Amino acid sequence: MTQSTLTYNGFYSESPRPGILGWLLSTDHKRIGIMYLCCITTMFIVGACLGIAIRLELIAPGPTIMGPQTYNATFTVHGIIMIFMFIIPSVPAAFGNLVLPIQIGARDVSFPKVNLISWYCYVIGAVLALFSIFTGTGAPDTGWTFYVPFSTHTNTNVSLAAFAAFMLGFSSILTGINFVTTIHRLRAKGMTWGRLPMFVWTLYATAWIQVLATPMLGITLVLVILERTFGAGLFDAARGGDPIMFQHLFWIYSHPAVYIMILPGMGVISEVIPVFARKPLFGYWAMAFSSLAIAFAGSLVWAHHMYASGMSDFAILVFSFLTFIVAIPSAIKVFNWVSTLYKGSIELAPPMLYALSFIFNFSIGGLGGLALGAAASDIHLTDTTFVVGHFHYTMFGGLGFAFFAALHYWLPKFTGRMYNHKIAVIAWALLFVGFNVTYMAMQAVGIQGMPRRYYDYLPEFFPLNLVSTIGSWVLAIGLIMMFVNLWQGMRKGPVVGKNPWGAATLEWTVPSPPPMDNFGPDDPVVTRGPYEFKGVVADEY
Ligand code: HEM
Ligand SMILES: [Cu+2]
Repeated sequence: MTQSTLTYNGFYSESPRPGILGWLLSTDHKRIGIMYLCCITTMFIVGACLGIAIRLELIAPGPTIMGPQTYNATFTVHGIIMIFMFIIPSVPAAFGNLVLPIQIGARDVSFPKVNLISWYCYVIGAVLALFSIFTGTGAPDTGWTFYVPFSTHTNTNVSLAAFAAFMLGFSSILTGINFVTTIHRLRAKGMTWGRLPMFVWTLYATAWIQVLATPMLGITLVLVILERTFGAGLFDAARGGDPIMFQHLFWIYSHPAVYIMILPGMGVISEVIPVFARKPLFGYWAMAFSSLAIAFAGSLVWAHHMYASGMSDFAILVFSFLTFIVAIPSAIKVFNWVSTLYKGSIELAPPMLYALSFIFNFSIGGLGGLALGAAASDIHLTDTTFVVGHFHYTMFGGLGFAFFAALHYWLPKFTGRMYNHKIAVIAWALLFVGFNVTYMAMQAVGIQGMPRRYYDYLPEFFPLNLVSTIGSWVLAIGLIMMFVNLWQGMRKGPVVGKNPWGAATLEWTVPSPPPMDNFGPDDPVVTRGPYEFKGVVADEY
């Protein structure tokens, strides 16, 4: 079927308030999810442009397109945008809001108004962060980590940027509280813990980290602001303070935060792979508990970011050991995805391509993480571009690709239309190749010793930097193609039915787009698990 008239319009036309206010004052989880999606995608595009600009500056030794101060500001704003405005809220706030209530058979989250407030906190934080570039005494130049003493002494607009991150943290905490409560209290009849889709399990684990760890970040950033404004002296060694304390406080949040970033992505992959391999997820309970284990163990390893900051050998040994422990539940996940694929009847649809490349990229990133977790190799690699390559592999190659998988998997559900598969595959191929070239070269030049965050470099680092920059252009073309294709599909693609992929979770039993109340007058009663495909047929489109 390729008719292009869509008569059914679901929750888009069923709002109690018409027009823009129907969106800005809506407490419906789907509308809030769509609003998150729009903001987050916009921020990703801004952040990606800055990333391309950084790569352009690094194309050759010596100054090329910008001065050193602009360079510092560019990578700082790139990092702040990508971490706090893209990667942390991307899957949980956007797709969690869109999908989670429907997947557990609920009509909304537990606290719909808090949900809306959380979106406003996000918007205020994002606007303030962007303001910090153009106002005050110059764009922040500390890097997204706000390390003292530089951040307490630089004259640039750091306080505003820190306050913006504080607001964004609030948004994240409120979403976490909402999801924990929703998953405990609003599951439909028959939706036992053992029947929760894996996406819900990972959001559950994520939500606990959001609630427990994010306040640490808030406190730390407030202390930096106090230090800057009143000279509080907490981090200033000359006044009896301790700069290393900042690093502990910061990483006690920011290491667990990398699991806020990656766990929901793992959830997306655990949904996509069974559907396109047409097999139940291998090792359901191992998958569920490994999410909780990652959340728990991940909270104990923060000091692996500080091996070079000065610590006893014994402390280094302990943190190294604990870091290796986190690799176990992560490896369980990779093993179970691969086992799910084994002897499956695999369909290489666009969401599946992104899911498979997630496994590839995330495995490379994870193994690089072990090289950094082992103190001996970390001493050489720390603060080199190897680290930048490693975290782009896990965050961009991992969660970024999971976000793209989620876009290709769930957008047809929420727009009622399908994008062009052929273009989607070409865009994916460009993205995958461009991504790997860009960051593999960055890792390689890091192993040779090129420091990160440096404006200029030695001539021997030139070839690999050139390769990396060219890779970033391929990546950019892939991104443009993917977004344009999705946008056009949403506007005029062929109309899809309830279940274009033949998936077995609840969101595929309601119309596309879903109606305002998700399930009509009667609450659903769940009688089978999320990966029992027997009798489930895919709709044609
Ligand atoms: C088009 C895509 C992207 C490109 C070309 C790109 C490129 C870069 C480059 C060249 C740097 C600077 C490295 C340095 O000077 O040490 C950087 C830093 C960084 N990037 Fe990206 N990046 C991209 C996407 C992303 C994404 C999706 C994320 C998050 C998920 C991300 C997170 C970061 C962070 C946190 C930093 C560190 C900033 C800092 O050191 O303060 N980037 N990126
Ligand atoms: Cu860490």
